[in-house]
Amino acid sequence: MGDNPASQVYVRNKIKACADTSIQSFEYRLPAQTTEAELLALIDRLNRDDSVDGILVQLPVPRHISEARIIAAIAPEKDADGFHPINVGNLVVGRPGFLPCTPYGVMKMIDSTGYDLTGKRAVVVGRSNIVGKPQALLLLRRNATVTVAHSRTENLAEVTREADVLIAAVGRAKLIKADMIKPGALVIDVGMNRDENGKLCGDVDTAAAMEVAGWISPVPGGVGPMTIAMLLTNTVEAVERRLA
Ligand code: L34
Repeated sequence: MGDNPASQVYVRNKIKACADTSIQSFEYRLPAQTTEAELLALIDRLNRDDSVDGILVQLPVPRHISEARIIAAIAPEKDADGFHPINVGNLVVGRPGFLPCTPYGVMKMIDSTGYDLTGKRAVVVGRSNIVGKPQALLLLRRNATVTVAHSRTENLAEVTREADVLIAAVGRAKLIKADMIKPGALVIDVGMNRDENGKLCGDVDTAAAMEVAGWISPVPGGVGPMTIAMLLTNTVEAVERRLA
C-alpha cells in the first residue's frame, strides 16, 4: 500500500524470487488513500481463494490503517509472514506454526556456520515485533542465554561485548562499531539503512567489524535475501499442510 520506495524494491525482489521458484504470485498495488475496509475486503477474498496459499501485506502501511487489524485478518494458515497472533502465540509456547521470515532466516544463517548455540550468550539489539522479539524466542528455543538490548539500553557496548552471537536489528546505520564486538563473535546484521552517501548499509560498521568478528553477514546480500527465501519456504509449507 502506498508508495514507500524501499517497499517497492523488497516486493519486486519477492515477486522475482517467486518467479525463479515457480511459485505463482499476485501483486496488488493499492493507492495510499485506500480505506481499511477495502484492504480488509481484499484480504477476505484472498483468504477464501483456493489458488492462494500464502498472503502478506508489505509493511509499513499508511497511518490510517491499523496494522494489527490487517495482520489479524489474514487466515493463520495462509500467514506466510508468521505475523498473525495465532502464529506469534505458537512461537512463544514452542508449538508448530509459521515463523517470521527475518528471524527464521537469521537462524538458518547461524546454522549454516555449524555454530552450536547451546549455553552461548546471544544479544539481540532491537525489540520490534517482526525481528527482535521473535528472534530472542528462536535463540532461546535453541538453548542460548538471550539478552534483548534496544535504543534505551544503558552501556550498550558493555552488553554487546558479552555476545558470542550478536544480532543487530535496530535500524541505525553503523551503530555497532568494532569495539562493541567480542573477538570471534558471530555477528548477523539485520539492518537495512542508507549511510551518509546514500549507500545501502546495515546496523554494523562492517569493514571494521570484520577485523574482530569470527563471522559477519553482509548488507546487502545477507539477511534481506534470506528473509525472502523463508517467505518462499513458509509458502511451500502452507501447501504441504493443506495437502497433509
Ligand atoms: N509484511 N513487511 C512484511 N513482511 C516482511 O518480511 C517485511 N520485510 C521487512 C519490511 N517489511 C515487511 C521485508 O520483506 C524488510 N524486508 C526486506 C525484504 C527484502 C530485502 C530487504 C528487506 C532485500 O531484498 N534486500 C536486498 C537489497 C535491497 C535493496 O537493494 O534495497 C539485500 O540484498 O539485502
